[in-house]
Amino acid sequence: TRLPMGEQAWLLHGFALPRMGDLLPALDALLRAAPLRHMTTPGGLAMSVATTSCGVLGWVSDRRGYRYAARDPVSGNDWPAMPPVFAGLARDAAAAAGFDAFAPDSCLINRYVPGTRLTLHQDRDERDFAAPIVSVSLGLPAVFLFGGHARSDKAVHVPLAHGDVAVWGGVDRLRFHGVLPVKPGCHPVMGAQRINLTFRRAG
Ligand code: MD3
Ligand code: FE
Repeated sequence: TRLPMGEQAWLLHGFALPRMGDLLPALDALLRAAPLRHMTTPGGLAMSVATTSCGVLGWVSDRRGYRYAARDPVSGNDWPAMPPVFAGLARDAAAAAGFDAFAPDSCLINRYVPGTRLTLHQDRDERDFAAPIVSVSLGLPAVFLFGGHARSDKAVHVPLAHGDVAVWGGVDRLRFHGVLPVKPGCHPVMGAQRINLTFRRAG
């Protein structure tokens, strides 16, 4: 089913489920090539969400700030290439939400263990806000907070389950958003974690 969250924001419930057989082995290989790590915020704290990336550009954070970079700062190598099953899923989900020909150059992989949350923020590190953002939820369920254009705007709570795909673009692209603390549990496929894939046109 295709549920509207905003004028140009859609939840595609279970959209990734038919592709799990290819998606999860590709994710495993990526996590071996560029392991998840807790990046440092500009304020000097370790992020509670563990992150890594694939694609031409990866999202990085350190004392100097947030940005996209061509190389993994841990290995010094280019980020792993985006697997075709990732790019195809993002493109097809974007098309199902009305965004044609989405060609992401970056996929951020976020891991939440129980108790981990993501506070309300906007995604403004990308060069071009015309492209949508596609997000794929894996593992433990979570409650996504979909806010407005001011931090103080009331946020709608959207439950996200394994295999759900969400697409945001256009007038909804700069909305504040976040994730409530993930509840303890063990997912039959993914174990005691939630992994989110976020596809962007960053460069
Ligand atoms: C809604 N990640 O990495 S993905 C992030 O579940 C991030 O890991 C969350 O927010 C996660 O920055 C949510 C989805 C997302 C990304 C960008 C958005 C939702 C958005 C931009 C506008 C509105
Ligand atoms: Fe975000």
